[in-house]
Amino acid sequence: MILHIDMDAFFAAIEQRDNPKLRNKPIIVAGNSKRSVVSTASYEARQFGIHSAMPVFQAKQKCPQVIIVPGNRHKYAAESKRIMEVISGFSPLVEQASIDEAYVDVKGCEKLFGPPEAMAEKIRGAIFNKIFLTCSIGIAPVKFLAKIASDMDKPNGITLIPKHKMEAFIADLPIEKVPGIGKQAMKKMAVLQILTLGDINKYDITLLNKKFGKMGTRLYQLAHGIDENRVETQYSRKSISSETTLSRDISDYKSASNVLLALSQRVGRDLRKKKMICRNVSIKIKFSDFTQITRSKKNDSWICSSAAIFNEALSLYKKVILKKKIRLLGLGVSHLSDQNTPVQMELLWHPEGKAKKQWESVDMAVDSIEEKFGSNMVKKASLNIPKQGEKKMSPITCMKVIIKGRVQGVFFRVETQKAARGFNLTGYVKNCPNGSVEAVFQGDEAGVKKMLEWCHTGPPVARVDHVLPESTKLPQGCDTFDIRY
Ligand code: TTP
Ligand code: MG
Ligand code: MG
Repeated sequence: MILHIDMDAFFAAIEQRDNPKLRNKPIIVAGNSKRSVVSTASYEARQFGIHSAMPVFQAKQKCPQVIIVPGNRHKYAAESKRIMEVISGFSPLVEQASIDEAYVDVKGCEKLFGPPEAMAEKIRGAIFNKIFLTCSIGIAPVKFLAKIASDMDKPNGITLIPKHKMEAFIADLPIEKVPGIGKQAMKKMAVLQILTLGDINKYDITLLNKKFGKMGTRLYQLAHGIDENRVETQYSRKSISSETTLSRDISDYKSASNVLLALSQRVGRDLRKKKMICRNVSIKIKFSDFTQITRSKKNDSWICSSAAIFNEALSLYKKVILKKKIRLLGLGVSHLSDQNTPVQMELLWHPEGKAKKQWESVDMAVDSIEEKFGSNMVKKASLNIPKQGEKKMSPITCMKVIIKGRVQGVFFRVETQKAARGFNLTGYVKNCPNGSVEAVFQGDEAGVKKMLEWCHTGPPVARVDHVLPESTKLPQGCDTFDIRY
């Protein structure tokens, strides 16, 4: 069984806890400018119909006596960390899913804490006793149902969906409650007369795929109570990858290996930042006709240096027989493990490893320089493109970027906006119905490049799994960088 823990009115509850004058009062946490929106509302304010993402002026109309409290992200992030520590005391299988929520796989915990309901009760109690905040917990056999369940008895409630009630629950579950169903998908649902998740079963998978693309298969599975997503702890994250759509299609070895080198450095840096090592390296090649191939290899030993990743990637690339030009190159590492696991340290000290060890030291030095002074301070010699070449490039670049992972939510979009404006870019960012985020960035090439790098990391708490950039035309009417709804 899986638990999904979600704090109640998180930011507002922290403010009420820390200031007795705010307790039992309608408060919102929000900025104070004309364009500010509510990040969250206390449960007292919700009684007036106020909710997250509502413009502040509207909240004031609904409840003139509402108290506006400016947010303090650092404080909320620190509280989030403390809460995660409390939860981690119950199980090693914890996945933080946003600033105020986490999944816990209760596997192996029964002996210590009893059945999942008892464990949920204990976690709720521990959070209240140590942090003085309430949370709500959903318990279900799969992740998506646990998340839905945690929202069913808010605040301070525990909801269980046992296995034998899953089918009936799915049959009645309003389709808009399913994570990832946005406005566009809802329109299609209405046409197909799908009102509940159970109604999905009226259609076969081929039709669902035709209507909803990739989401079709996921919907089909969810309607059958299947959710392949597991609780992913920090260390079991499946892969780290990066890809680049090239400014022009290429077919020569030198250009391709330069791109792979840059990708290896990026992926290697992310890997080392997470204090992990990997076993698998894979490459992805998208051709000019948009067909694509992937090649992957399991390494004999654990690696984490950019040089080792590059060598693996290059040997995969050399085996590909090119018949078409390349428009995109991607590189990923998977089969990850914690750098500090003793057995793996032994492998890191493998006899072949003197050169390898040296590269790791070089990488660590470069990583710390970049940490201090920003990325791209140090590059491999072969990546330094001559200045002449740079001059030829168009000064204004426009990129459309699809960002996948735990990226939806106002927080991510606001942070994206801040970063984009910081790089003097215009464009927009918006949520997509399939759970990803789409952004268009336009501005000078250096700014767009920096923004793409930012996209790969994202703000703290959000989790970026994939960044898919492609060149696009300038969107009309983008004089600033806006959040679109
Ligand atoms: P949520 O868990 O979605 O909401 P909540 O904790 O405030 O209320 P609930 O009891 O319904 O769970 O989000 C957690 C925090 O994230 C929230 O307190 C503030 C922030 N947030 C935003 O800044 N903007 C948003 O649009 C949302 C939904 C949340
Ligand atoms: Mg919450
Ligand atoms: Mg939440």
